[in-house]
Amino acid sequence: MKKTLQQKAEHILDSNFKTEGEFTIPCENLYPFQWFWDSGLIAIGFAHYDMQKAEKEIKTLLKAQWSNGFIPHIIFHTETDSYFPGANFHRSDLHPESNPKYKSTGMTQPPVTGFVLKEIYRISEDKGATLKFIESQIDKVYDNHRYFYENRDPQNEGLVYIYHNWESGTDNSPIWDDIWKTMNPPEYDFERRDTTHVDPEERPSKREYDHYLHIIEIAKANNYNDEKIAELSPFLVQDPLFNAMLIKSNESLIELYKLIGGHENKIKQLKKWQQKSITSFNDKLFDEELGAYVHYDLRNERALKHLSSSSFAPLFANIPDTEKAETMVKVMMEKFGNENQYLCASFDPTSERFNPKKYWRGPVWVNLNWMLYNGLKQYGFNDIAERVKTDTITIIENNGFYEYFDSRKEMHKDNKAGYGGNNFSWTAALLIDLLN
Ligand code: 9YW
Repeated sequence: MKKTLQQKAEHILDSNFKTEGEFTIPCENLYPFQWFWDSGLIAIGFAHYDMQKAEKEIKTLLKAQWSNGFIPHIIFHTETDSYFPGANFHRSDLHPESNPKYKSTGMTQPPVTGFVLKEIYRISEDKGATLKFIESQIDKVYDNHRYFYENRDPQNEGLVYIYHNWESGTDNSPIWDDIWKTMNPPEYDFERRDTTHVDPEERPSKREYDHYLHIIEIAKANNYNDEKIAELSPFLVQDPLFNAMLIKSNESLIELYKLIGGHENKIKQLKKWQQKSITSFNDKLFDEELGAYVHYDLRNERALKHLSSSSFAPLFANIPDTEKAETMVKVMMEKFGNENQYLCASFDPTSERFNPKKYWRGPVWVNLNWMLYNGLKQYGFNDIAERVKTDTITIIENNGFYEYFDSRKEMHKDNKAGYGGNNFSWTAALLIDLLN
């Protein structure tokens, strides 16, 4: 019997779930550990057919939290040298508050856990049991938000910084080219593993990796101390995608704490963070000229004026007012949405830096499409939301469950326009959510 798309997706998730560690790898060979934001998005997929696995995924992630509330971007549950840079390079033990039980990186990723808990609750058919589970975990997520506001916002603006491109989740976005121009790292000698699993054409360059490693060396030389990083890191950016995830998660925590009952002080604090964050976000990150949100380089005090799929992610967190939202959608459709392109390229297709085959420099990613779809729907842009959904389902159906996809329709003629890793977990998980 031919498997349906949903069955194929479930099979991928179940195969990538590691029973020994009770977590899901993003992709066999390429990414053999637990990644922060992948885990959250994967749990949304599981919630549709195996709530136990969804809960395990989140529980395992939060067990690795540090005592200061920080959640690392990779948790190295197993020993394998098939990924570079691994645990021995990152050395999370350098930080005095790191978790002694789990080797991890000393950087984080977009804070999706708050809204993921809310999504799991929405999907659950046994809301009472799910709320109990949420009650057992939610304070950890709150502590994570407190960590961000207390340690990642040196000018007290309500906007948190990231200190590494790997924290953004959009690793080699052309936006970072502007930062690389301000740096001149040594040429490191190291053996990459990603390019043994995936065509190097679809991955970042060696020189880009030199920059990535150099920032970590600076952080390590300062034992991952946040104040020192804020003072010294050549990469210090307020990212609209990252901050939108935090804001969306704040909102979800408020709603969930209300459902649980009590917790007045936490709700009050969350509302305070929320108000300040949304105001600063609109004042500082909205670029009138481009008609969408942009990144801000805190180290060099300048806006990084480029459009990417991150520019539209604030729709998901209800950040723009309706006027701004209309402007953004117009820009999106003009630049990213003509009939030759699948929605939504990860970088501006009209820019000379656009590369529709290379990772975050142009291809379509399912996680960003899922956010866009939900964001557009919230604002009532139903037709465009439906197009994002149909495009997403079509490219997966035709090519397979890849990590990213060529945005150019002409490249899809022979169904070989899926790139990076195959049988990719969040592609499967979020497809399940779109189908249901
Ligand atoms: C790497 C796991 C991760 C994602 C990131 C994505 C990629 C890993 O894969 O980074 O080694 O570059 O950019 O967002 O969490 O899926």
